Amino acid sequence: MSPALDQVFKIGIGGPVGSGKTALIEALVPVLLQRGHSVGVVTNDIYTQEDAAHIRRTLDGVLDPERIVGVETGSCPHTAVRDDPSMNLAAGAELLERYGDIDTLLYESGGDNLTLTYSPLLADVYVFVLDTGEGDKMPRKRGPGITDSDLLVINKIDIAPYVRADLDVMSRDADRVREGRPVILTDCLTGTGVPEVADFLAGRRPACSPSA
Ligand SMILES: Nc1nc2c(ncn2[C@@H]2O[C@H](COP(=O)(O)OP(=O)(O)OP(=O)(O)O)[C@@H](O)[C@H]2O)c(=O)[nH]1
Ligand SMILES: [Mg+2]
Repeated sequence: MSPALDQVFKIGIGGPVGSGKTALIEALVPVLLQRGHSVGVVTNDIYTQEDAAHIRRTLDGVLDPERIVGVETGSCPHTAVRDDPSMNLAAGAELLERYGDIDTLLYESGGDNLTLTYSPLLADVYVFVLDTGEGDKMPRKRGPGITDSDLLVINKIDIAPYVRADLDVMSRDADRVREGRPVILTDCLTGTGVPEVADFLAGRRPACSPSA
């Protein structure tokens, strides 16, 4: 691994297809920038660079588009972020070569099922994103992303009433299966809960890295 990659705080964001991983990054980056961080983003899609292009559009004028790199994995997300993260390590190293001031790298995995986790080589902290649209049974379905991720985000709380998802049930079940590991409820389109996600990350940032 590039020695430079050891010096930055690396955040892996995973979760099922469409749960709001890209939306979380788009909401979180401005908060991180406001708190004085220098950010790079790596997205993973199997066949395209769709998410990287989306983030460039949404953060136009906020984050230099060159700081957002799309990896086309060509294989299932497990391979690219867990089993053999070499493509992602290379993308992160390339970003750090171009922007030596980066202190925070965000890695979005391709959307996948509940078994996805991140290689510790790639991410210091692993955030798993569920959303209310998948149904309020989701936390009970368990899987390592739900039970063992450093942070579980339950996104799209704004649509919960429309999809008959009970937020109290989701929160209670998430707390139970995670045995106290943190859970944050968000609406990434309005930013509700996103400062709390940034606070959580600040608490996990290694001491050598600039404080949030
Ligand atoms: N109402 C609502 N919609 C949201 C929220 N977050 C994301 N969305 C919408 O949900 C859809 C999917 O969001 P993405 O951020 O692309 O989800 P993703 O997890 O990155 O999707 P993949 O990378 O394809 O797996 C988009 O239409 C978003 O605008 C939210 O908090 N509330
Ligand atoms: Mg995405």
